Amino acid sequence: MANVVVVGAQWGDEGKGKIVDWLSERADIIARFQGGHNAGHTLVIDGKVYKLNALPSGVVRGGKLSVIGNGVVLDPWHLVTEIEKIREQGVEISPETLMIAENTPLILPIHGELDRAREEASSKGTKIGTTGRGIGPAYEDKVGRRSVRVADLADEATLTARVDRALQHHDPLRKGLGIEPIDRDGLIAQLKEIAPEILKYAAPVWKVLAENRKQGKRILFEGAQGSLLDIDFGTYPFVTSSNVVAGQAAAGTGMGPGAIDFVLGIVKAYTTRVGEGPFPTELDDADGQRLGERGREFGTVTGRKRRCGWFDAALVRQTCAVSGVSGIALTKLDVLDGFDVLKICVGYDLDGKRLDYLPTAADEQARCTPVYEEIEGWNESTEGARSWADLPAAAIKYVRRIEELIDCPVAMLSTSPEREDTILVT
Ligand code: 2SA
Ligand code: MG
Repeated sequence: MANVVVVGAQWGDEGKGKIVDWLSERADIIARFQGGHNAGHTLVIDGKVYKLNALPSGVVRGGKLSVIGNGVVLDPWHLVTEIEKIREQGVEISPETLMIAENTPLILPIHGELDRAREEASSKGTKIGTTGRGIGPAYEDKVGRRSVRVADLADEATLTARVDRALQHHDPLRKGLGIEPIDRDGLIAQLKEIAPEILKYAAPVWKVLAENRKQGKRILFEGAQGSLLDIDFGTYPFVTSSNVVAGQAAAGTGMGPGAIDFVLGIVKAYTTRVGEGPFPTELDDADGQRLGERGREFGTVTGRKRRCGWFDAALVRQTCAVSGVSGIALTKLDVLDGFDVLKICVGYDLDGKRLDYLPTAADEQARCTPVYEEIEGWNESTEGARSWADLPAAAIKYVRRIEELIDCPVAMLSTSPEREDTILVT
């Protein structure tokens, strides 16, 4: 298989980091195509834990090219700190192993400030529960045509003009929210200082990828967040500000859609969500508590406790369709060990009518109640299983039922954070 896109098929935190790491062995290039340092990808290699936000997961494997594509929004200060941290863990990062698209928009301190101030000013119902990292405001500036982009760092006159254009928009906004005015010269000085640290990785990524593709190099596109957080197809407005679906892999790096050979959807064996917004199968009871504890469900970026609930097959069927998922990797099955009965949401009841998808209108979403199917649990441990034969019959039944309900085959099964604990389904 040549080029694979990995996307989260739920609300993020499906365990993409491990799968991407597993697949990166079979790839030459690993590319991020959306999101920013709101992502939290955890990799466990030989017991050593690496936590990545903006860097593609490929950096921890030697001999690969890691790419930050134009679809990403990049906080240059965070990136430099992240590179330092990962270097301290013994990972080598150089302009030969990391490239940043020159047309990548930057996240500036004003974006984080605006993000946090807006969240603070909102109340339940309007609050999004963002990571507070300035992702939304940075994307707003991108489509508003007032971003400072990586390439702008190379020329002082351009940089100054870009900053002034952005501030023209931001100054009144800040005033309205009671944030003190920006120190323009200070911001420009900060940007000039960080510029060489970023520019050394800057490259025409679209061109590098096209050339590599011609040579038969394999590209792994690493999605962040999950399809239900997609700006178009997610539970709007409780979403992130980028397209998360697989189609974005092409536009977010500068390749045609034909460059994508396989879309791997990462799916957790139950459901979690961090942040506000609808979550039909959410559990407020002991079962939900148990999922959270056994699954260690805390946000890697913010440390927030994740909301937990039963597997929602209707939602995953939907996200597999919009991302054109070719096969899924099912993760964290072991968290379900020891439940007597498991529930799977197969659709919704809306005012007495049965739906097999989540409607778009917010009021309808709120009135939807999940329709569950019950399935027998298992007592045996599935943790660390490395073949189908290691799995109890009831666990296999659960996996097969999911496959049927989401209308998409299971390609991989992950049974612990360690990369070796993976079952390939052929
Ligand atoms: P933002 O900051 O503007 O992207 O937030 C908007 C919504 O998107 C959600 N979001 C996430 N959901 C799950 N995981 C994410 N990454 C971190 C992690 C999150 C963390 O891996 O754990 O540490 O809290 C992520 N990033 C954004 C967010 O919760 C909002 O609902
Ligand atoms: Mg995460």
